[in-house]
Amino acid sequence: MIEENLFSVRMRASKNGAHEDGGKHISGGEQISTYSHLKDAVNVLLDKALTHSRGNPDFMQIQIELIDKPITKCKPLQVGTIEVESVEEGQLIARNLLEQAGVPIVCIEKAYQQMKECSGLRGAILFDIHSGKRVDDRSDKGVRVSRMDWLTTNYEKWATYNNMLVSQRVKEALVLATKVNRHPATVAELCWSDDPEYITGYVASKELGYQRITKLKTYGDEHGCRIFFVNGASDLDSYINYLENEPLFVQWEEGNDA
Ligand code: WAQ
Ligand code: MG
Ligand code: MG
Repeated sequence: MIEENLFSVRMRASKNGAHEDGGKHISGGEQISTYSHLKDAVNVLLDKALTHSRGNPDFMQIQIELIDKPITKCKPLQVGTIEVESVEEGQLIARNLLEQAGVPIVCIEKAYQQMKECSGLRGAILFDIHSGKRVDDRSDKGVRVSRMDWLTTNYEKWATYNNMLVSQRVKEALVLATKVNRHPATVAELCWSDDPEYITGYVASKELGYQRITKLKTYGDEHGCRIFFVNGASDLDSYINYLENEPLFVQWEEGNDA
């Protein structure tokens, strides 16, 4: 078998200057591509940034890097969808799921208290379940999970099998959640989009899988959330290195879903 070189392709876009100069985060994205598909990968990311509901960017960076490590493959988290009537109901369910996943109530409360300051980042914040404090040192940047992907054809097969609409957004979120939650230090993840028109979010963990909740914010709201609740006993540097650098491919096979 010929081993083909694979590349990590990353994009970030902002408005009113670059992120590091205080610009507003518009869009980010990550893909894994072969050499011959690099143009397509860049185009997908370019398109995503140029047609974003958070606004038109005036800064964008697209970076291509050879992946020089073997790529781990794993199946996607199990998915469930919880239909709710209101944001209040959705948020209550989210908190209950986090608690079920092993996040102490006090920690959930503290995370919610600090949520405002965590919005507007391009990455996630790491919250230690023991101290109930934010433990990453990436202040206004957060930790951006990267080097992960799922072949579109395989994803579409999965979506059909699970009676789900094909959506680039769901694919990206499920890939991210699968990578984040398979690490032993991750206790759970809480997420909803910063895109004003998208109000479905999720709670994920190893045991719960990926639990979509149909309303976690009001339509038009540009405040997003992505929190990884971590077991602070483990080594933070190696954890962040895993999130940012360890390459992972999601791959699904029918009948191998349990
Ligand atoms: N690594 C870390 N944090 C990220 C990443 C990443 N690769 N991508 C996004 N974030 C953070 C960042 O702070 C964003 O502002 C926030 O998450 C929201 O990102 O099943 O679309 O891409 O229907 O706007 C979830 C539900 C959708 C999908 C989530 O998030 C479904 C979504 P967005
Ligand atoms: Mg995204
Ligand atoms: Mg967004």
